[in-house]
Amino acid sequence: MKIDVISIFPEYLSPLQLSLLGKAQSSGIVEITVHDLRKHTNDNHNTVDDTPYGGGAGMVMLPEVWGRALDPLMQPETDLIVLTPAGKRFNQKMAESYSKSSHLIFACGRYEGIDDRVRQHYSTNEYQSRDIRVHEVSIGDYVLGGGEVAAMVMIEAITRLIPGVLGNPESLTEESHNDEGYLEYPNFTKPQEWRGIPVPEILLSGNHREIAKWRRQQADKRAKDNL
Ligand code: 6GU
Repeated sequence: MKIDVISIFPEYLSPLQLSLLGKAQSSGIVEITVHDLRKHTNDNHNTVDDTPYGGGAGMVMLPEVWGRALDPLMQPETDLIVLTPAGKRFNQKMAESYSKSSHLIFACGRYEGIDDRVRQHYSTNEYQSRDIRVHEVSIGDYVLGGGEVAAMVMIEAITRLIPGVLGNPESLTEESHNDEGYLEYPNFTKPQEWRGIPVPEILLSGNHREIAKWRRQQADKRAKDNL
């Protein structure tokens, strides 16, 4: 999978080189390139934004600059992900779907956003017929200063689903058998008693049917408590 990230703070994305993702890149499973949006400006001040038409607070990112950054990155199959708090809420199903894409572009805007014509332009039939799809995505109901951290959250969730990226593929198999896509029961390891708190007896029983039943109950209880 090829991943391009465009940002005015490219250094902000340096954690992508660490840990499992760093290894996935060395082994060639994933290739991540971070691009500096300001390289695509053409004025002395490297301007990337301007005041909104119609008035109001904040600044809006310039469509020409984004167009120049995006055009050369388009491939025969590209999912362009525009990060915005107004987008569709990211979830595990979306992570699974994006993990099957050959090319992702993450467009990190500041929170006031990118001129909407960028989304409109790359959503036209011309691009759709070239298998270029635009998605506006948010990672949750709160406002961040920019899309960079949201892009890192999505890249971590997506890439760990690519075969060969995760150290322990068994946890993926177990996740996919869980219909919510993730594990919600409480976990315990050694020692058998810690600060007076014992590990639940059932987990020491060796009765796998009863253990599975107990874990389902615990997960249901947690899911209810989190509502
Ligand atoms: Cl994708 N961007 C910003 N700026 N804030 C967010 C977000 C994205 N998702 C949740 N909050």
